[in-house]
Amino acid sequence: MSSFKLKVLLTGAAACGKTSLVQRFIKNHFQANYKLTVGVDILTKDVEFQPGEVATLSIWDIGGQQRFEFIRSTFYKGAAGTLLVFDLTREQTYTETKKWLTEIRQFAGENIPFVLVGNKADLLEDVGRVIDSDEARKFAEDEGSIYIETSAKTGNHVDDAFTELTRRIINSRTK
Ligand code: G3D
Ligand code: MG
Repeated sequence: MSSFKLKVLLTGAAACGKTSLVQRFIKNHFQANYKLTVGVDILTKDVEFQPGEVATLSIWDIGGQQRFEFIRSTFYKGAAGTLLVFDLTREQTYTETKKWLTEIRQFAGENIPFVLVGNKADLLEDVGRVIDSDEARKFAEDEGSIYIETSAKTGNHVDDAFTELTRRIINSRTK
């Protein structure tokens, strides 16, 4: 039985792969064409964040931008941490993470743990590098966090992103 129950959020620009990441994490599966999320999906999974220590995550995956204003306060309320996701192939989504971080801190608290996630790493071979990983890492570190590159498609580093976020949440509480 897990003694930690944590609400974690998926945040970041539209179509950067938030739903794909949580699907990959929960079901170990990638589906190329599912419909746009409407409203909020809440998915639950246990994470062994260190040997013998388990936390239960309830992962909140919000839909498209419409109606976001309406549920914003519900979405952020009681959040323990967030994956802040951008799309490695679209620079604009990286730029937007700064605005997201401001909003997250405003609504969920200044010290909320997060992990900066650059997703769609599998496409870099074809597309070439758009976002410099050192620059993203520096941004994350300057904001007190870390940077992880994932692929929801191959599954690469997806577990790491969720596990690292969980570890950071727990550590921030027991310090
Ligand atoms: P969102 O929940 O952030 O809005 P989605 O994003 O998970 O709906 O993903 C948006 C699109 O990006 C989807 O493509 C999805 O298949 C694709 N995608 C998500 N993650 C990855 C990834 O890691 N690699 C690749 N190659 N594609 C990814 P469609 O075509 O369905 O819009
Ligand atoms: Mg989605």
